[in-house]
Amino acid sequence: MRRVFSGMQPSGEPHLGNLLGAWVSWVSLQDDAECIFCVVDLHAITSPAEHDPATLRSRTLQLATGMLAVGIDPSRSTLFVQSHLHEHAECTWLFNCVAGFGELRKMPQFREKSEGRGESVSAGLFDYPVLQAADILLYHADEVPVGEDQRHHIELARDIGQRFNHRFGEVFTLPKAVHPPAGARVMDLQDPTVKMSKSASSEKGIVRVLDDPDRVVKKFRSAVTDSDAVIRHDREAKPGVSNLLEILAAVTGRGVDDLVDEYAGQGYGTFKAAVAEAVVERLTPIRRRYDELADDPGEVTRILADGAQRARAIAAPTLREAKEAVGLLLPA
Ligand code: ATP
Ligand code: LTN
Repeated sequence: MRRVFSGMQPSGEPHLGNLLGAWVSWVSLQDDAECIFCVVDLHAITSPAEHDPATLRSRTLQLATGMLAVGIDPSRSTLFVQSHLHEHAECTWLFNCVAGFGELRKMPQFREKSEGRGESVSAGLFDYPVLQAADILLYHADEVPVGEDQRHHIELARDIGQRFNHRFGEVFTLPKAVHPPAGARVMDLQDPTVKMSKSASSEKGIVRVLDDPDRVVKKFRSAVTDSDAVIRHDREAKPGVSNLLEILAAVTGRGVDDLVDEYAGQGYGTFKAAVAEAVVERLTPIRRRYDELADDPGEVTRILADGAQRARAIAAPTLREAKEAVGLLLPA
């Protein structure tokens, strides 16, 4: 069976973009692949914005609980927290000695996040993609389901793996990125030209997976559209309406054209209410399951401990092999 690995940062509360762009495909991959999912807390501390330690800790548990609530099934998949395994940081060091300064400096995400920060930007942010390569390569993952924005990071992981294998012998499997089906780029409801993001400045444009129905309805009611009152799909000319159509298509499993036919001639008010209702329906069972799990945090931490053990059973031998290949003297 092919092996899949993916990760998500506990950098904020998960939103509709994380659900439709990542979690939905992760859940269905469980049916035909061996899946490993990771809460990448070591990545979250590279953010240029200072984080609050207590918040990071609670978000880490919250994100793991959210993954279980959407349907990551610990009896079939491995779910763990990145920092629970020292192997990730250790493998990063080996890869740091193979990765080039030039290729890291060119990474689009690094350029974006470091822009305007001059010399104060952390070495951790620069090294972010090397840690990501360690996450993936330690598990011999064949496929990495991620958003389009992660394409360069996965290519870098391949390059690092290939270079290591070439220099020291075949240790790592070269992964490939897989992207969820089209329509999985959820845009901000207040500014539909930017993607919905955990860390956006205004809460009004972000639908959180755990928002209660009233909040969801309010956010959709005030979603930015346009003034020509025609419901059709055109990302360029009508980004707001197109985003709502895509969200409705994703949560109902229906085609965008079919929805355009159904809502043609209706006002934006009715249409927005329909999208809100469909989203509430999609989120309600997740929120209920989340509340049940959150009532028993001991169960979630037990699942994470079990996940860490299963992850270590794969990562530790890979790291040992890599250290040996490099020429490090292994302890007796
Ligand atoms: P942020 O949401 O703060 O911008 P991020 O983009 O770094 O954070 P992660 O939590 O690291 O997001 O990403 C987890 C997964 O969710 C990735 O596969 C990413 O592509 C996906 N994702 C994030 N935002 C969206 C979105 N608006 N639409 C679709 N997929 C998304
Ligand atoms: N950078 C990724 C999160 C991430 C990841 C990974 C994804 C960290 N390690 C390994 C896939 C595989 C992001 O989505 N922002």
